Parts: sequence; structure tokens; C-alpha cells
Amino acid sequence: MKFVRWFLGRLILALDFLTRPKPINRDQKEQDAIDALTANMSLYQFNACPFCVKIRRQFRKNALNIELRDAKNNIAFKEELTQQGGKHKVPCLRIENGPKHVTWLYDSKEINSFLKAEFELS
Ligand SMILES: N[C@@H](CCC(=O)N[C@@H](CS)C(=O)NCC(=O)O)C(=O)O
Repeated sequence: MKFVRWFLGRLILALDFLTRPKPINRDQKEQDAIDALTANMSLYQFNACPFCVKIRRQFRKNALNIELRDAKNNIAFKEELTQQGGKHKVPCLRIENGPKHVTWLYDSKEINSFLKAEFELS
């Protein structure tokens, strides 16, 4: 079972690599404005999780430079996610709107809807 899961994970990563979307090219001013917004965000994720791959592809396609945090192998990130976010489930987008106002957005569909609304993606 462990091997099957490992194998499926590698397959997902290989398919992702072979079919990676090309990032859009914005003018520098527009990209800087988006980078300023995404600087307050980070994605807690697992490398081979299909839902995380879906979100990473969305980042890449839309040139969203959002920090990736490995919540499987990095104990500190795993604890942050569980204790501050509320559960050890990925993907989870952490959005910091000021030092005391942090949102932990779980579920790939919710994250994609948020990104579409926030950055006016098609
Ligand atoms: N419906 C969720 C499913 C997310 C999900 O099942 N994530 C798995 C990894 S693929 C997870 O976090 N499992 C918890 C764990 O392994 O500790 C989504 O679309 O984000």
C-alpha cells in the first residue's frame, strides 16, 4: 500500500512536470504589485499531493510567487499548520493581513476560488 501510494505520487509529479503550464508574462509594474500581495501568503503543502499539485500549477500558470512550505517533512511547518491552522490537512493557504490577522484557508477548491477573485484570474 505504501509502495502504491509512493508510485502514484511519483506518477503525479512526472505528469505535472511533463505538462507544466507556461507562466503568463505581465509587465514589471503589474507583477511587482502582485508580488507585494503574495509576499503575505504561503502554501502549506506536500510535494506529491494531487490537490497541492493543482494549486502549484495555478501559481505557476499565473506567475504567483507564493512561498511553499513542506508540511510533511518540516516539523516546524507541520506544527504551525496543525496548531495555528487547526488541522494537518493540505493544501492550506496562509494569508497574513497584518500581524494579528491571519487566515488559514483549507481546501484546494476554496484556495482556487480565492486566488481567482483576488487576482482576477480567468
Ligand atoms: N478536499 C481536499 C482534500 C485534501 C486532502 O485530502 N489532502 C491530503 C493529502 S493529499 C491530506 O492533507 N491528508 C492529511 C494527512 O496526510 O495528514 C482538497 O481539495 O484540498
